[in-house]
Amino acid sequence: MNDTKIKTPYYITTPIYYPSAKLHIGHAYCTTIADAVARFKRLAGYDVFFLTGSDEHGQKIQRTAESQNLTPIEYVDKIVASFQELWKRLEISNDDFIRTSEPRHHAVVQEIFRRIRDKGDIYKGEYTGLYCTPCESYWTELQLDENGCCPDCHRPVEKVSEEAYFFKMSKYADAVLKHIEDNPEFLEPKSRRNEMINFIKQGLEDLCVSRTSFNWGVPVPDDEKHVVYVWFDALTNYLTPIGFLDDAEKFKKFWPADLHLVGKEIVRFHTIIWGCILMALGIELPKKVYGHGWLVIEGDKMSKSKGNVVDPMLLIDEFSADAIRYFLLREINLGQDGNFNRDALITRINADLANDLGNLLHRTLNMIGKFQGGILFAATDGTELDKSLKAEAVETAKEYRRLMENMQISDAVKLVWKFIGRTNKYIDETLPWKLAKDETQKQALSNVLYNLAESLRIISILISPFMPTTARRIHEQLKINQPFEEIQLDDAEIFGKLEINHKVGKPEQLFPRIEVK
Ligand code: ME8
Repeated sequence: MNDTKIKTPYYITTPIYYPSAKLHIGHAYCTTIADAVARFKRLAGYDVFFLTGSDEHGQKIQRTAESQNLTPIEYVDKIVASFQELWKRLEISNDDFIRTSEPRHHAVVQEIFRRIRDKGDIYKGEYTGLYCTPCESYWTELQLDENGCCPDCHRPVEKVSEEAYFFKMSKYADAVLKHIEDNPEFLEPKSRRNEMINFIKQGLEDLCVSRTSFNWGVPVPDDEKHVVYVWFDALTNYLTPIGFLDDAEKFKKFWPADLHLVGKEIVRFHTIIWGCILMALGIELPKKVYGHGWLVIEGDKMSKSKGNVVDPMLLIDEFSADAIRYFLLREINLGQDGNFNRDALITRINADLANDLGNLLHRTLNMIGKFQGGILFAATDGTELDKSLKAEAVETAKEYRRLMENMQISDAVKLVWKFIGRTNKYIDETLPWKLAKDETQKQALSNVLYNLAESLRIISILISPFMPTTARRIHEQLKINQPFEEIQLDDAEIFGKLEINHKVGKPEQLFPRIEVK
């Protein structure tokens, strides 16, 4: 390994989640995708900074806390601890966890507010508007749904009138529109781009960025009866942990962010509002905002009020984190909505994990143990069949890199499983147990067993962003000398890295079959 090589920085974020309720599997979906991308980038040699966190302010939190006789911070502390526990159980590899209630974040929000106000782009006025408290969003009459309710959650909106600060979004509308139009990679998938372009073209009003009707938030600098509007507060979280105020070198390294991964309903905030804020600050816009689809239950978005939430913690207890991660990453095409279904999850675990992957490892290690005392002997070029398996392994690793770089995560998972299928078929085609009975076929047998172990080594690297625990367990069972943490994607693009006379371990079950009652 070349330690002196400077790694390319890569900054990826998830949204920061509202501690208004327990997280459901839909939230876990967003974080799992981001984690798979972050792990892939580390594997590919990037210097990754992966951020997630919690969005703790606002009237709704204050009201909920009061209804439970708690202070807002007592209330959010408890819930945020449950988020952190969930991310740990799900093996989320975030480098920082930002809480908007932290002093380091307050300082950033106030500094940004001050800078934009000082240049005249935040001004004081009177606000009368329609506010959706659950969504923390203001809406115009035109945007309401057919019942005069919030167009996102369809709950009633409140008419609010108060002295307030306004951010001159209208001043930046044309520039943001131009940015979206000129930079196709800025907003993906394409369908969301068109939505945002149409949205801006309808005209952008100045945005109300302060409230006086509650106090659970970041106080407006020098005018403390106002608190900063939650979205203005929340969006700036992306700048806080990478040194915006306190570490210029770190900030230069990681900003602009490479990817803000967000759900489709908050793309508007991340492209238009965030774009305007950054332009007002004279800071570059993020390189990419990707709006993923929703995990739905029979076509409906999961939400507490609809009573159709699936608790990810219970699923992890029942099926393991890796099984859940696999299902989420494989079953849903990133830009589209996808269905969560327990039967489909169990089918995937039994077919793909217990059967295809689990059996491949088990059969391979079993045969190496039984026929060669666990030792891999020298391999030769071998037959056409051997050569084609080796070529397919290397092609799979290369195509996998391309798909992952392109955010085609589900396709990348399917590609690895195609190779797993190919390797299982190779066992059926080469019949190692027959070769073992024939003294003249010793070399042919060594070749087959070596190729199987090598294929599994490569598979374990390729699945490591999706299923880190399973990847490590395969690595351990193969008894690979190189520390798991040091493995790079390059190691998967070379066939033949396992050393001659290397001794593999004994097979242990990766995934038990789930009995369906
Ligand atoms: O929006 N399927 O927080 P949030 C997929 N605090 N993704 C889902 C989902 C589902 N069923 N349900 C929720 C917020 N999500 C703000 C973000 S960022 C500066 C502030 C996703 O907790 C949703 O799309 O309501 C969003 O990206 C994320 O969970 C957080 O939602």
